Amino acid sequence: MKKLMAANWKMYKTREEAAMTIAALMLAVGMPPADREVLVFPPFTAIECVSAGIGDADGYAVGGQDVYPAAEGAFTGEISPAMLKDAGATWALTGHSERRHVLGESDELVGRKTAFALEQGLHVVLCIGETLQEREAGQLAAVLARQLETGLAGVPKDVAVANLAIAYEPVWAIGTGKVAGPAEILDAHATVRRQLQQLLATGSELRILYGGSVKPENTAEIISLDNVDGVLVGGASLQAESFSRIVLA
Ligand code: G2H
Repeated sequence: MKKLMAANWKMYKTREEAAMTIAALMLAVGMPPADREVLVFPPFTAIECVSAGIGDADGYAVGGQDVYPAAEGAFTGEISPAMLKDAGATWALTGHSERRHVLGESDELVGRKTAFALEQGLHVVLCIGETLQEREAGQLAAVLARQLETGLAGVPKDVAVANLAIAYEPVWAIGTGKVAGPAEILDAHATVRRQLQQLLATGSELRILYGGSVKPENTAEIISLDNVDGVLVGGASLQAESFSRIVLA
């Protein structure tokens, strides 16, 4: 599988800013290297213009930063898989730590979102990760196991490898400038791999991305580690100049 180089723009960028960034990124990267795939998660309002900017260029895709597990209905503020697809998205992010910790999403809701989005034909990046408190209490493996078991509860055991990726993002490394060290990343990704193998028939092959203060300077080392099949980048993905260096690292 290609390495998945994903940008999470969070709540940044108007449509105009998004259109300028995707154009600059594509100019800087050109066709992504054969072993890389570029994925951009803009805010919902900019999905359509990012999708238009990508056009039919190979190696680029766009996704929604969240998705609700219902086809339609009285769910104020939410967005359905069909709406994301209508705007040009082919991917959705579920369970990002900001959804879990700022907006109070449960493992169970994240699991319903993941299963429904896949069922409706979107590809999904499911995010998991421990807080500093959980890590210090020796609960890393238990937290990841709980988030994976519940997050993947409704996912077919033979889910296609191209359709699902897991992003391991230690909460203490997100937007803080603190990057998990190589040993910590290796250990957590090996744990995720073992747990995925227990949960899914395709668990040996699913891509596991690392996220949390990824920058151009640390990407090459991170993606060379065992069981690291890409990155999910927040702050350093907002500028085409730095994200292009990450994609090409
Ligand atoms: C983690 C990451 C992107 P950042 O949230 O998902 O953000 O790279 O800013 O730590």
